Amino acid sequence: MQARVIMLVDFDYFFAQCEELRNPALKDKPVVVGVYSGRTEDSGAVSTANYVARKFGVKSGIPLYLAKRRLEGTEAVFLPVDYEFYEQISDKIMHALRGYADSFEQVGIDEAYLDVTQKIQGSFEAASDLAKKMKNEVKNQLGITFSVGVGPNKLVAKTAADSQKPDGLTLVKPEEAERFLSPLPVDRLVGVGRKTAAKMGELGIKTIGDLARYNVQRLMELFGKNLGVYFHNAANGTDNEPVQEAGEAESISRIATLKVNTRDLEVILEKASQLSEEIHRELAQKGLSFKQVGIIAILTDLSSKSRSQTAEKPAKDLETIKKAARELFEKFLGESELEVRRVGVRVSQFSKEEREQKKLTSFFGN
Ligand code: DCP
Ligand code: CA
Ligand code: CA
Repeated sequence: MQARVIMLVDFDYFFAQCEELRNPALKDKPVVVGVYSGRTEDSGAVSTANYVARKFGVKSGIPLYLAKRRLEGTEAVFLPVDYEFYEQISDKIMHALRGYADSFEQVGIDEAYLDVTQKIQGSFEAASDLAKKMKNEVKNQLGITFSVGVGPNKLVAKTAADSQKPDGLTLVKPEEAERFLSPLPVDRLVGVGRKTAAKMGELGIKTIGDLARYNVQRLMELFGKNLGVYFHNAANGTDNEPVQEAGEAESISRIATLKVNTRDLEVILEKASQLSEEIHRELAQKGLSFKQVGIIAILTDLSSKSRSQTAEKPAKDLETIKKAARELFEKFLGESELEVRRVGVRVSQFSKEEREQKKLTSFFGN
């Protein structure tokens, strides 16, 4: 079997970088994006911070009041999380990256694995060029930087990506994997959390190399058979997990709250159109056609109603979604008396088309 070439792409300080993208004046200032719990003005936690803020010791997970204190006297900007905006940007980047891979697996909002073995015919030199090309395209066209790790499997690729941020590119060839992993602290291994690391520390296991050399039988006794074997293999740089497209969704839906409760069809349809557009974007990206369109209405008594219609033939265009939503809402309002509080649109019964490998240029040309 040909050796695999796997990449892990991880977007840099992602939520904060998205904020810089829409407001470039932020770039030189400390930027903190946080979830405000709302109890007091400063209660809540930091989601992420840009690298300017990180110099002051501000990072994901710390309380906002602490971040404020550490950034006192600076021009720091604090912003609430705008998940929808970050997701839109993430979708565009993911779409662009997908075209570079033989197989593609998105992991969360800011990471993806790419198996590029065929694309670059197994050559690590070519992988480096490909990674640079990806970085340039996404930076130039979408304005976002990310870090890439390249390795013989997912585990090494991920660890490599983590080792150089931001805007990093780290290559670890198969024959270098052991030497690369060995000196790293054991908690850098995927799956070794704080508690496990502490337990390993007591056993004298400080580095990944220590773990690699530790008796596997003993590891199985200490951590259970599965985990013990995993730790042993992982520490030795062995990982056979394939890069796999996440299981395709059964349906795609969007739901939103109206500004005011209403029975006005046009107001409802305006929101439904926005939702349809978002759904359509996702469909196009995934190369899916649908047969069923549904609507969801959550009424003032908080009851949830849904209606749907199914077509004979699959469709993939925006107009079909909008038209069906219009008909369904029209009919629904005729049957119900309460005002509508939230509206949703859903498409389902997918069939997948031949997804032509769209070139990056054609995508960015939109
Ligand atoms: N995130 C969060 N709360 C956390 C950790 C992360 O809300 N405790 C969010 C905000 C991040 C995003 O997830 O932008 C991605 O997480 P990463 O761990 O990849 O961190 P960043 O992308 O922010 O920074 P880095 O440059 O280190 O990758
Ligand atoms: Ca990440
Ligand atoms: Ca990241």
